[in-house]
Amino acid sequence: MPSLRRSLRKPVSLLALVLVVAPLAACVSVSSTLETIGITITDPWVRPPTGPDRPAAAYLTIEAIGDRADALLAVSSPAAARCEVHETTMDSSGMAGMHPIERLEIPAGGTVKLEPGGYHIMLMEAQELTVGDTVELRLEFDKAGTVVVQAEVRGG
Ligand SMILES: [Cu+2]
Repeated sequence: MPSLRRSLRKPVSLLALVLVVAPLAACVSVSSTLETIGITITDPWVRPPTGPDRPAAAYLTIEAIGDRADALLAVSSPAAARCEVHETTMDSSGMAGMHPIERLEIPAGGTVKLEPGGYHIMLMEAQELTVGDTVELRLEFDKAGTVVVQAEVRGG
């Protein structure tokens, strides 16, 4: 009864095919997701507050790999009530100040450094931070979506 045998064999071979293909498909989708994210964060670190009721600050380097520009829109952290992206400015008398910005543009193929005296992330009402601790930062990008990094608390 060749026809019966064929109908029995077919579902089995189809299942085997699915089992072989499924892990491959998963791999492909992961690597293509990484490619389309196009954002790399390096050297994230947090400076503890300089005094009571003062915010902590976070610094890191953002790189937009490839030919797609992006923008940092918002930051949040379980270690702080809220976070703001700030720009450091200098007034005409040479006094340094800072103000929140809504978008931090990352040019395609470019690198933007958040560092003391420049762009930075303020952690408002941060929990107590000890040097050596790790703080999770959730960075929300216009194109790449949410990128989560672990930032080390450093002295200074
Ligand atoms: Cu600030």
